[in-house]
Amino acid sequence: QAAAADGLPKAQKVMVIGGDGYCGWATALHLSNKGYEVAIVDSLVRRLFDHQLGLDSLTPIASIHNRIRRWKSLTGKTIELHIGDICDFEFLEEAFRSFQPDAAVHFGEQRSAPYSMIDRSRAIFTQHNNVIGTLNVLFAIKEFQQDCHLVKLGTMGEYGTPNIDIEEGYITITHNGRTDTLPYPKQASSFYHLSKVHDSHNIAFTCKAWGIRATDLNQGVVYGVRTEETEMHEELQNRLDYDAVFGTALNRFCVQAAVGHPLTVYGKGGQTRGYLDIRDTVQCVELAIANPGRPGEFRVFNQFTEQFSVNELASLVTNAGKKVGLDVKTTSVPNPRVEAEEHYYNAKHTKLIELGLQPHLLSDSLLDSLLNFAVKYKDRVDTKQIMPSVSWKSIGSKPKTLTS
Ligand code: NAD
Ligand code: USQ
Repeated sequence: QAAAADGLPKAQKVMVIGGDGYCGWATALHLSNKGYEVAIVDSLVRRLFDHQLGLDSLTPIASIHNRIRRWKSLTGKTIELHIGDICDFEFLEEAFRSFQPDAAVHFGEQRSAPYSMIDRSRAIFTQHNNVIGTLNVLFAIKEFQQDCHLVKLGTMGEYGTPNIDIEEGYITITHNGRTDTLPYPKQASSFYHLSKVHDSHNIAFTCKAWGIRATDLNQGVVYGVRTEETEMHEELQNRLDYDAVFGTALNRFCVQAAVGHPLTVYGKGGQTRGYLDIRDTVQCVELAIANPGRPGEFRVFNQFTEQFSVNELASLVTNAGKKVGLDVKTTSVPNPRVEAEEHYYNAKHTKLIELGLQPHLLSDSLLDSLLNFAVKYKDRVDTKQIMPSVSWKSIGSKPKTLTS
């Protein structure tokens, strides 16, 4: 390992777990472009969810094999590929032993809250896949690659919406005259978001017990599709989900505006979250890798750049739509989730800025380009996938097939 200016070892080899997904693909290319040696580990289960639920990305996406071949032919850079499930420890062991990563970026989880609330089996799958997968990564680091820095994708949703400011991972509390710095309280609101809480606890424990060094990136909702690398060729194009199971708020609203569907504000629309551009996701991960913590340290960074309520997003998209000639309407949809619809929200997010993050804030030009992008592919939109069909209250043990 080469030493960085501050004396810490500089990561050279990065394993990107979940590197065929939305954030992972963009990150794998970005790191490869920056000179890191990259290996993608992915089970391709995300593509299977699409088949099982009858969904598809707005953008056509090439197979992972063709993606990697195209990257090599354009840039001369090789990305190693390991197809398999990280819940299978023998597979993961082989990937770790052969690649010997200096850093492992872990995106490889079932990441949809609605998916985890479809039925019992999807709830169990989500928590098993995410919690056991992460435990396996922790064991693999302990057994085969002790110095490997774990960069784990967490979520801002771990904190829920408390009526006080949200800190970055820890809060200092004085209780009965004594003071301590403790993990910030977690109040997740789906079986998916809860799986991230369980991961955080397991990671924190293994940092203490085994001296693992880890960074939990509590990421907000990601929007956008293009990065410097994915726009180099059609075969490098990223996925863009707009359906009610995997699509996230701002991406969905842009696609809805493009096809003339009213924007689906759930409930009162005061739900406020942290958001970031996918170009900042790749930047944040690179910053976390380039500035690893100490062995035994469990760092937590809140990874988002701006806060918006759902109503604010709807009004931003409505105004941007006008400029590109779209007449955008909004509809209030009965909220399929159980969540606060009007609440206080003020979350700290300074640690990544201190490391050098230069945010791409949500601007008119980004909204214009995302809208134009959605218009370009609007013939691929299946409007039946737009309205929500998963209800937090009616989840049951009976297996459910979504048909609308
Ligand atoms: P995604 O579903 O597009 O990608 C996840 C990838 O992981 C997929 O390619 C999938 O096949 C793979 N995967 C899942 N389980 C696996 C397993 N057991 N073994 C191997 N591979 C497996 O999701 P994304 O949007 O890219 O999110 C990536 C990570 O970032 C997730 O952990 C998610 O919780 C987190 N995150 C995402 C967002 C967002 O808005 N997209 C926001 C905050 C946090
Ligand atoms: N919402 C609407 N209308 C829609 C879609 C969503 O009003 O059509 C509302 C939801 O009710 C929620 C908010 O928008 O209050 C955000 O929902 P979302 O679907 O955009 O995001 P969420 O379910 O929170 O999950 C996404 C990713 C997940 C990640 C999380 C970050 O899918 O992987 O962990 O964002 S965070 O929200 O900060 O926890």
